[in-house]
Amino acid sequence: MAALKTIPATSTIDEIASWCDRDGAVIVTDLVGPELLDRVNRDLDPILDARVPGYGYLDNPVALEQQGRNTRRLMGLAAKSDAGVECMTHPLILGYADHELGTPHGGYQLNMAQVIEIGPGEPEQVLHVDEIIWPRYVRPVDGPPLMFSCMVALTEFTEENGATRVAMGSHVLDVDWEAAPRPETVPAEMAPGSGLFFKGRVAHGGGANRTSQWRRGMTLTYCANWLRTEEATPLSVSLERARQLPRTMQELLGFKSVYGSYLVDTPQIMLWAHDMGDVATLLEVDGESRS
Ligand SMILES: O=C(O)CCC(=O)C(=O)O
Ligand SMILES: [Fe+2]
Repeated sequence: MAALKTIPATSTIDEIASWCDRDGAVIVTDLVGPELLDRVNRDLDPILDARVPGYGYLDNPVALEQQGRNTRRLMGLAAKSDAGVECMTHPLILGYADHELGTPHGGYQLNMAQVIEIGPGEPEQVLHVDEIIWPRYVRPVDGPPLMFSCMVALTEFTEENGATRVAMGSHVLDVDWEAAPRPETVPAEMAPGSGLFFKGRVAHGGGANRTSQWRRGMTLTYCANWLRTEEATPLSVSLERARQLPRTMQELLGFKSVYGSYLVDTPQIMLWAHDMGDVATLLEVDGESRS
């Protein structure tokens, strides 16, 4: 099988989109510059050090198997790291989000931002599509995309240390990958700061880590704004913290009401409203007094 296409961060959104449409994924080099990368890693180091591998799944053996016994994961990045916020609002990622999830389906939101550190000895993750969190009937293979992900490499990603593996072209196939025989996959080998853009319907999974180092990545996932998100994004920050964030980040976290997409031509009824109005009013200093 051919390797994943690698293109520079100076590429256009159309180029990113056309490789994703063809292969289901593409690697963009130098997405995050060295200075920002360093700040993200410095914010994460102490938090990850304190995190137990398998945290969140320790009492659920099936999930633990899927999510990794020796993998450290954490969410709530918007509260924990200004540098993480810069990554989540990266112009190229949001440019692709505009393309993939913008009109006519009413726009998008952050679905989840998760740091995934695969530890030594971790076996290959079960292959899956990230859209698996929603029922099949909302994600027919020929239907509009509901989400996409960008896995930002925070350390080097190599085949040996567990680089994300992708079944190229699998996004157009109607297969239940968790139950199907494992297809051929290729590793998304990339330098720190590069990002793997991949579609919500492409089969992929973390690779086996056969080294003694931890492989650190940050998966930033975006979805149509009428869906229930994997991470309880607006609740992942305090209102005080939310007020200090850039407007784009506030909106991505859900501090924005939208009109029901079925009424897009004659917007009338809001989704995710607060007290008959836009939920963004909660960010006004007297916002709490409305409820
Ligand atoms: O860590 C990776 O490389 C991929 C993880 C993944 O796909 C997931 O947990 O959904
Ligand atoms: Fe995944």
